[in-house]
Amino acid sequence: MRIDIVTIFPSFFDVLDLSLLGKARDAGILSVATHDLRNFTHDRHRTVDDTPYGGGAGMVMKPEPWGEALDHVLAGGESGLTASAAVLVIPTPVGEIFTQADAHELAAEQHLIFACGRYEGIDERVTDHYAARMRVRPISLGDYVLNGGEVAVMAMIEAIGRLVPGVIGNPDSLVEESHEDGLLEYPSYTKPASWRGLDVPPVLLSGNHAAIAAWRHEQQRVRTRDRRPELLAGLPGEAGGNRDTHP
Ligand code: 6GU
Repeated sequence: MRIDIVTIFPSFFDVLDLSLLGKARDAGILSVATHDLRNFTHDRHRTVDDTPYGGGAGMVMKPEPWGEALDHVLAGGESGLTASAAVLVIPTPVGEIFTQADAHELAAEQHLIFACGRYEGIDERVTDHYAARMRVRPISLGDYVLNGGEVAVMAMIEAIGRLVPGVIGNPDSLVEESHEDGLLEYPSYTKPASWRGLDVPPVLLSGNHAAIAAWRHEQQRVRTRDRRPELLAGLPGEAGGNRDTHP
């Protein structure tokens, strides 16, 4: 998979070299390139933002540097890929909420381009222009506001990257995890069996695999009901998270 990131803070992404994903890069499974948006400006101050038409607080990112930067990435000078193969991801608090299902979808793509906006966002015409040329996904991490897209893109790349075949050594570890079956994961324990007066649930020491599986599934339901009841509403046979049916 090819990942291009356009940002005014390219060095923010240096830490990608240190992570699990760094190994995937070394193995040639993932190639990540950052592009400094300011390199696509032509004024002495390398201006990327301006005041909003219509007034209001904050600054808006100008369309021209974005157009030049994204055209450069799409021209494939560095990747040899064309726009039809690419998805443009625009991190924004007004996007659709990013889920594990989105991470799986995007992990199957050949080429992802992330456009990290700052300030109050990017001139809307950038989204409109590229949506006419390619697949564009405005995506939000959740209902809170970050100063810019960089932290969100880092989170998305980590969620997507670990699902790319070959990135995680043991793919079985991806199956039984939170959000894969619509439930939160069950609690985990390791040695010692007793720690500060707290014992590991005895069933986990029983060697009875059917009992362990049943206990874990029940724990998943209890946890999800207590912490994320809205997730249960979307599951078949879970009675919309009704506490009376699942005490
Ligand atoms: Cl993707 N971007 C920004 N700036 N704020 C956010 C977000 C994204 N997701 C949640 N808040």
